[in-house]
Amino acid sequence: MNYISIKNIDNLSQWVQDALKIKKNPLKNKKLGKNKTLGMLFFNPSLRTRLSTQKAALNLGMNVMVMNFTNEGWTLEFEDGVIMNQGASEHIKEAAEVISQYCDIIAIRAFAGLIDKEKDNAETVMAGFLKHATVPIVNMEGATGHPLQSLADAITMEEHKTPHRPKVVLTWAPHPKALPQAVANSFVEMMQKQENMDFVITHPQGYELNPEITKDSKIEYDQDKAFENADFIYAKNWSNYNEYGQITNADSNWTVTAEKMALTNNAKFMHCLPVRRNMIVTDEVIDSENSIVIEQANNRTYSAQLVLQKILNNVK
Ligand code: SN0
Repeated sequence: MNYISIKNIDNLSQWVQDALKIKKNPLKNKKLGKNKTLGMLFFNPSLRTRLSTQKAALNLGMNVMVMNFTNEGWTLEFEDGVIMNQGASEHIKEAAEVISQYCDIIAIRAFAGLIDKEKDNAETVMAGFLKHATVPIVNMEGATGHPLQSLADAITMEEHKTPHRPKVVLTWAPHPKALPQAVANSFVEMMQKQENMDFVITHPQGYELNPEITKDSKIEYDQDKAFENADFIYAKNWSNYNEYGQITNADSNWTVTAEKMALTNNAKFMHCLPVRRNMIVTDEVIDSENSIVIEQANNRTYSAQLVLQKILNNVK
């Protein structure tokens, strides 16, 4: 079993209930991972993913090894059949198989490069490991998805669920750097599995996500209208998918402010973090009682622990 995408979740509400059970008693399965090793490979920076996934593994009694490819590992070649006379020192064929000798599960972070859309959509790094590793793979944010985050988001929404059918809004907000679409993509896929929630995506014209992912999810270009009666506001920046990887809008009118939140049904504010304060969201909103960003981050542990637990139960 691998955990690569929200598509790997066969029954979202069951997974959320199972994760909430883990949260009540995180050390219950302390023996499950004994003498098993999780290898965590980072091709990009991380705070929450690194610590929460490591914490989850420790709660299961696993050993953990962390490797940063940003400045410590050999640069890897992912293309088959090339003459390796350029910068890359080692081919994924050897690297993935070698790492598999030391690990029972491999978790990988490899962001979108945001230059070559086709290459990003092909998930070169994740696909290379899936092909050449001989152990299960966990996605810690690939080029097109961040399924551990969205599972944590589902857990957090369940904890704050309203008595009525909630309205959930994913809103784009401005950011000084070009960011991947991964978090937004997985959030959309997760929301499409929610049977008892209404879902609206709001972003400037031209900022449409991959239509193969958003499918028939509702898009409302008027942010104020989208916010009306919302119970959850999930803010996230992503760079332009059509004009791939470009920043074509930096309109501060899209920042989530107290005035915008006043249009909602006393909505909870959500963000995956790290967040640019007073770009994505004002201090006033993120520091308010309605902000549940810290609980989202806390739930990253239980989302990762559920996934690791499922894999460990599967490999035994
Ligand atoms: C990443 C992203 O995919 O948007 C990771 C989010 C979990 N975010 C960033 O790279 C933010 C970088 C910054 O400088 O704000």
